[in-house]
Amino acid sequence: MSTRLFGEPVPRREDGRLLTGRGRYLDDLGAGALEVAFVRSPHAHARIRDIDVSAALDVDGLVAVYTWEDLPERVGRPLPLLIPHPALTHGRTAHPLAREVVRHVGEPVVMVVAADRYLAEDACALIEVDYEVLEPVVGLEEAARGAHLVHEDVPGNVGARLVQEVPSATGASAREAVSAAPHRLAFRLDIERSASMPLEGRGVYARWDGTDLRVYSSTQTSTSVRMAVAAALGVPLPHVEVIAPDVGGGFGVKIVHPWPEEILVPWAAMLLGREVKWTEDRREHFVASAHERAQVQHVEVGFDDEGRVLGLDVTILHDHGAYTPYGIIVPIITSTQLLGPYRIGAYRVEFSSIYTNTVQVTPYRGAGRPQGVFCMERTMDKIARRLGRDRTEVRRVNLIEPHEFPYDQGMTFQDGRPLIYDSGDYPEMLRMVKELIGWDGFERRPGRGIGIACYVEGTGVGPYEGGHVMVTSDGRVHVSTGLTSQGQGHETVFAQIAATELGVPLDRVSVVTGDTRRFGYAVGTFASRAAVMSGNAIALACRKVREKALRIAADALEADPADLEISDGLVRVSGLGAGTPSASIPLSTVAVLANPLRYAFDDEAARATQFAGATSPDRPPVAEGEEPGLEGRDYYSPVRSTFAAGMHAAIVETDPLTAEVRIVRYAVVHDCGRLINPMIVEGQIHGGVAQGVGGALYERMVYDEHGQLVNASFMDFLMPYATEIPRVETAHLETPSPLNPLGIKGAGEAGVIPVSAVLASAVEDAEGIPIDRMPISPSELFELRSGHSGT
Ligand code: MCN
Repeated sequence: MSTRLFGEPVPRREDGRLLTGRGRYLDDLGAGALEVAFVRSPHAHARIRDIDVSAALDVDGLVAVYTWEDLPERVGRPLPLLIPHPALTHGRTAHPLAREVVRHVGEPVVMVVAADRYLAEDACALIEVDYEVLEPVVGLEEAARGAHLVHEDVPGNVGARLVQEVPSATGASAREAVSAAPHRLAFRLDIERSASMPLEGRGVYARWDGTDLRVYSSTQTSTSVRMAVAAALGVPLPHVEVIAPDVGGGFGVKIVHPWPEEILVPWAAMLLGREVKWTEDRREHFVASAHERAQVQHVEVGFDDEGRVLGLDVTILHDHGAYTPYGIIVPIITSTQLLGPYRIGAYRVEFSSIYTNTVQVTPYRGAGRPQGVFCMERTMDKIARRLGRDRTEVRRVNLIEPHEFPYDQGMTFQDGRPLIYDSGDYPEMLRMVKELIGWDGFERRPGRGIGIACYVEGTGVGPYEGGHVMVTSDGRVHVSTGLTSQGQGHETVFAQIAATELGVPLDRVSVVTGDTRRFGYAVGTFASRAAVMSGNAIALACRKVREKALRIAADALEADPADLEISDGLVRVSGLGAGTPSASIPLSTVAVLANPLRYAFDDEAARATQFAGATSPDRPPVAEGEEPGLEGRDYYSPVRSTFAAGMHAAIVETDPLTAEVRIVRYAVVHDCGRLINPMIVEGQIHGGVAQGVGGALYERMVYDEHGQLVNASFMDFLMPYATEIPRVETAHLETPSPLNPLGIKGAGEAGVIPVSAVLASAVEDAEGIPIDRMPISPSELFELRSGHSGT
């Protein structure tokens, strides 16, 4: 096919619009709408005694003030627990507005609607909430001791406890395997909180015309928001539309659905009969959205003289914050994907999910995997150090070999299905990354170190995603899928897939995502699933359309469909030049022929009448079993996730005086199966690495003993600038997934996952000091140096 665009580094077609200020984000919409501000709890833990709104009512331009008591039952009930799990014995979610008790600073208590945001904020300032301050539960281990409770009815603050155990081939438990091993190590790892921090915060804008409710939300899951809004507000689903406009990043935080604001803003719009809008500010994003990462891990490992892991026993304390809207998906991902690309003798993992009076925890890019990789890769480095062996050699002896796929790690995922790696070539990846970074020739010296980290990533999770494809009589191809885009480049890659499948030029294809008017059934963009899920669904829908186009064209050309091909927007008889009479027909004409309601609207329709075979009077206008039009819809639903993998290596230099870490080189070898667009995948990896560098060296959420987030601004929460991010050298390995028609695996989170582990590995190498925590800031490295020289 000359229109083969799958696999090409096509520049992102959305960038021109987004980079020149022509994107339409949530706050660009709804000029003139009423605006909302919230009174949020200033306390980490308190009982609400009384709320006095009387002074606020005098503010000019105030429209309404609502507390929990003003909400109807179905609006005010606790938000749904989205992913229940049997081990989550004490799942708790918040009410949209606090009812009686607040459990973290930032929890919404009162909603104010006014003519504009300034007036709404003025009114908020006049509202008096009388709180009885309760003892806050801050700090993971403190919380696990259970002296004070976040939820009165959750003993020990333990929301969930789960143990998974995979015995060795000889039936030994992990603990037995560790005790019987020739070498053993035990250590503790600490991982701090960070957060998604998209450039654009959350936001909702709603309008109601008495019958239909239209909601715009800066969301990663417009179809789920639609279902939640319809259910909470009692509006029939066909009368609710949810549209994600341009979304300025999500990185996980915008998958939560519904956010309280996504219910409250449309509810107010319906009640007031006015357009209503709320745009999150940065402080709200810090204190009232979601965080991730915080875990304490205790590791015991037993290994042989070569460094083969015979037994691994990991106990994890996971900080869940105040609520569990996403169940225990994060610690489940940590515990089930921790083993990475390795064949481990016996494994036991136990986690406890602990409530604290801090912002709730929901998945953030990588979702539990950076913590798991930190654990496994620190373990590999420590084994190498103990045995005096090269770190890559220890990894090599543990790697799963290509002939062992499909490889069952013996773990069970959230949905109860086994976790099976579908394909990969890990030894080749190791060879490639070593070569790319120059591992063997590396000259180590004090203050200069090299590090490595490996990971696998379950991607393309179900249950389904769909695609709709329509060819119109101008030959244009209109593709829609229900999941949303936050900057991943879907407009480009989905067009590449459709153009390749249908044999049309790329500029003939347009793509719409995240608009329930165009596609109603979808799951959402998270867990690196869009390429696998919607990519395959769109390809399947295109194949349906292609088959139909060939049938119609065959009729018109009096040829056998098997002898036809489509390229450059023309259906032609294979082997005959397009110039041969009756040898080809434009796809646009096929689209005209596909609809018996044929008027000569345009030249194409007029030309279509020359195909006598397709218009003969003794033929039924619509062939039996056919639908009118050249369009098709299909869904893709995988049996299980497909496993992408990667290996990163880095060279760092540490400053002898300031203890600052400088990344000198950063190399990535990545395998996401067949690449749709290598340039976009590299962009995803570069962005992920940048985000990972933040988590490895700079970012943390600092809560004081009162549960106040003391660095809740970009002045104080340290994110890396471009100056801290190295050039990322990338190489791809393509082992297609056998699980889906296009052979794709996901790529959207890969960059971020191993960065803390690889930088810890390199800093440890440079300094000769164990690095057992992330992030590792200059002050911490400085302290570690002092502690190390003193012992
Ligand atoms: N891709 C490809 N070939 C493959 C795999 C992927 O060309 N074999 C392309 C895809 O077509 C898509 C991109 O790479 O354009 C990422 O694909 P995928 O791995 O399917 O990830 P999703 O599209 O599902 O995006 C979600 C993922 C996640 S989970 C987070 S978090 C994240 C990320 O994407 N958030 C992002 N990348 C982000 N990028 C931006 N700019 N903003 C975010 O909020």
